[in-house]
Amino acid sequence: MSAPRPADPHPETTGTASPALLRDFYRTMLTARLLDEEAVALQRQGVFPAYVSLRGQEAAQVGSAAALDRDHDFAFPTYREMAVALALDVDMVGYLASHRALWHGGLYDPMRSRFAPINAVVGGPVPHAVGWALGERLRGDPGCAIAYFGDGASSEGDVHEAMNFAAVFAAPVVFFCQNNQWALSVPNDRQVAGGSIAARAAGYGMPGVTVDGNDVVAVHAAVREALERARSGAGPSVIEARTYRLGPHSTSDDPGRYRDPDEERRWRERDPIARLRAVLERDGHADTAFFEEAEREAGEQAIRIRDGVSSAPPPGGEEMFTHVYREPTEALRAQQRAWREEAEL
Ligand SMILES: Cc1ncc(C[n+]2csc(CCOP(=O)(O)OP(=O)(O)O)c2C)c(N)n1
Ligand SMILES: [Mg+2]
Repeated sequence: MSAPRPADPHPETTGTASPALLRDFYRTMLTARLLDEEAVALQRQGVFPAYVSLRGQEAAQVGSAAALDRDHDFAFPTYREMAVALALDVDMVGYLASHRALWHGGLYDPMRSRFAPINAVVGGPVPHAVGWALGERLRGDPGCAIAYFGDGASSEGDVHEAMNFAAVFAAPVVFFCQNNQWALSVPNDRQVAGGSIAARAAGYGMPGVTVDGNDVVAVHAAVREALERARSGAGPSVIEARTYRLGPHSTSDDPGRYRDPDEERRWRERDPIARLRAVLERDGHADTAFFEEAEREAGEQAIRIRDGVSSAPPPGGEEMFTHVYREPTEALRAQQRAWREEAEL
């Protein structure tokens, strides 16, 4: 496995970031890419029932996560935010354990990592983020929430209600849409009336911007600005990061049935990792030794996590009854007793 090299690197980036930050972005994005490949392989080997690849969205995810204040802010992910988890230093064996269906919502600690449980309900993380953000504001705490959602999710009622509510109460939230052009097999033009998710922000009286989602520097700058605004009490904003889902929707999907391979090829040429590499090389911020070392480290980390998740012991079956409700109901206790009796037979 090696880092992608583009036919046409599109090396321009908007905004500036320090060379050290650019190199950090590169390392994290590359690790996410290689770990993603390992995860797809684990599904093919039958270790994961299913997996949802983020290939192509590394810049949008790493750039947005890196803008968060890790002590105070909180990320509310969908099912496709593995690179956000990685950038926030989530325990990645615990994160991927959810794809092995070992436990509900992941075996990592959301409070420590400031990364909420994986949410497979389309649009679901968005009202959660608003509720959490409003709680911060009512307590007088400085945290901001970032709500991850897709172009498909943008047509869910939950997302509109959450945006309106957040704007009315000036909740410190960044609505971060990764417009990867597809909602499973449904393209943008069958999903997003008017063609712009950012433009919807105006209807809720908040700023909305579109950024090149394959430009990690542009994404980072846009999210940082939206977080500053939210933290200052000026309320929420919408960022639409235009990117592309390079792979299938999930390991169960075959995009060859519904999209043009030429479209995929055009986006592969704008690969965010290759593009960042071109910037680093152009500006003399990294040499061959750096890229070799980054690749070696990323590969080793991906393999360590892969081996960790494949050999993780399943938690005790009884844990399926915990955390369903804060206080378990009598019915749930009865089910737990019945399960224990059967398991002990
Ligand atoms: C409420 C709800 N409706 C439908 C689904 C089935 N579903 C899973 S993913 C998906 C498409 C989502 O597309 P998008 O929001 O663009 O996110 P992406 O998968 O592209 O990251 C759908 C319809 C679901 N999980 N939840
Ligand atoms: Mg999508």
